[in-house]
Amino acid sequence: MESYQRAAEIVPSERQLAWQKMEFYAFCHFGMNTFTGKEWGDGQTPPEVFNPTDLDAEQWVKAIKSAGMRGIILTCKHHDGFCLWPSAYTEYSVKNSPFRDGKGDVVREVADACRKHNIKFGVYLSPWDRHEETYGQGEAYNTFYKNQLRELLTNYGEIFTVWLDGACGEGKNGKVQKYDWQSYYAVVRELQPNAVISICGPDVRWIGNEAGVCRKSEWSVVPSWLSINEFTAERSQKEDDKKFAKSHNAMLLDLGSRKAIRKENELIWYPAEVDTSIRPGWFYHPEQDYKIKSLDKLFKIYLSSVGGNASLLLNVPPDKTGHISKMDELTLDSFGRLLRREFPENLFGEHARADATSELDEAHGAQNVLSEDETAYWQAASDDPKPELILDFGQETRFDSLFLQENIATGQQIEAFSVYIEHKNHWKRIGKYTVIGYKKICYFKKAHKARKIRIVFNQNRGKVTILCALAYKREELDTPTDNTQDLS
Ligand code: FUL
Repeated sequence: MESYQRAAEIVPSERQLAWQKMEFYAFCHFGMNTFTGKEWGDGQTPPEVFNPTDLDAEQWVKAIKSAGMRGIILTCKHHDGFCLWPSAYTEYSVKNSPFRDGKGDVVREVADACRKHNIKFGVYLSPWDRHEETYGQGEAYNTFYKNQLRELLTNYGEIFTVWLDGACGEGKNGKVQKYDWQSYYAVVRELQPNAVISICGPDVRWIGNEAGVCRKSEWSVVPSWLSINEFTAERSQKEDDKKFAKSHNAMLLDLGSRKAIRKENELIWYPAEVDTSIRPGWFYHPEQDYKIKSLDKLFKIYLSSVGGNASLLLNVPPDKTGHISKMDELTLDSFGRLLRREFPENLFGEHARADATSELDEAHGAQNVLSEDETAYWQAASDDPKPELILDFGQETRFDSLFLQENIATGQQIEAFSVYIEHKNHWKRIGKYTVIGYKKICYFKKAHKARKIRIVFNQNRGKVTILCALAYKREELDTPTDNTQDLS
């Protein structure tokens, strides 16, 4: 059996499937660095410095939801070791800060606000801890770390992800801590079996840079060595070097094609997440207020990540007052509007039809791609050499984007496909693509007008499935009407 055929048999776990459906969610880097203006704290800043005067977690959640994001991951402890919850295992936390007279708990406030507004909550707990004395002492630190994990995974309700950062800036003569990763994972599985363990974990893969850059063909089935934490750590930030991880030079460009996996024995389902910040830094710095990513840039990142078989984790750092600043709030709101304007209403209405060159059986008919049933999908017959799908709007229709989803519960299979429209009695090709995976957004600068769209699956790994097809036409912005003639 060829390795690509083995790859075709690999499927996601339930927790990976649930995570993938989140698509777009937020990182909130908040902590001691918010008050010192640093990106990496050294763990020596006194707890008194942490003093958000007007923390409003609901404001965060509302701002984040306005952009269409479905969850928040909070930096409960960054590399400086300062804990945003009153951990029983260290004095270096909110309990010794002026915040709510030492009685506050940022993790609780954010977790509660997420629950109240129906988005998911996840935790970031930095393995690298520059404050904790036991760091570098092997088992003592591992026990400390697991105790903190237990607190976070027991006291704050359902957690959707535990985000394990690979960064460690200890220099040559620095402390060396051997993390007992497997025992960390065991705590997560025991206490939050539905949570994915991301980055230095087995469930979600770091895309490989912090610039928001994706691969042209992002595969969810990749060689298992990509999940070895030392490999991830090697490519994470080494020092407080803002340039390294933000560039994508260190990124391997092909992880999952037939060629890339030809000699690989062990393959795993390890889907990608793109993490990037709305600002140059991960933490809030007022001098970066005018360096917020433009809507255009955010949209490009969205199309290539969410629309390119990856998820998008966008960092929005709250400021010293404990608010998401006005500038970011406005950007998020505008971005939400932009998405709703780009993808307003699915154009495959009740008169739309789907046909295919073949159907596996009655249960896997082509019409399933147009149904809202999330479990119904089309599957081509296994002996169909080049399956095709024809989507018929029922009448001439203008569209400028097409969303396609494979049924990834049965694996990722499509390697190349082309999209055509019916034009003056022949088929005109309007796009040529590689993978689909969870979601592919085929985005056209100009609208196409046609009654029928034909999709030809030129190369696949054995099982061609499509779960869903959607088409949109962006809403034009209202242009001010010219009243001058009326005035004359
Ligand atoms: C990196 C960290 O060093 C940054 O400070 C930030 O937390 C980013 C998400 O991960 O590895």
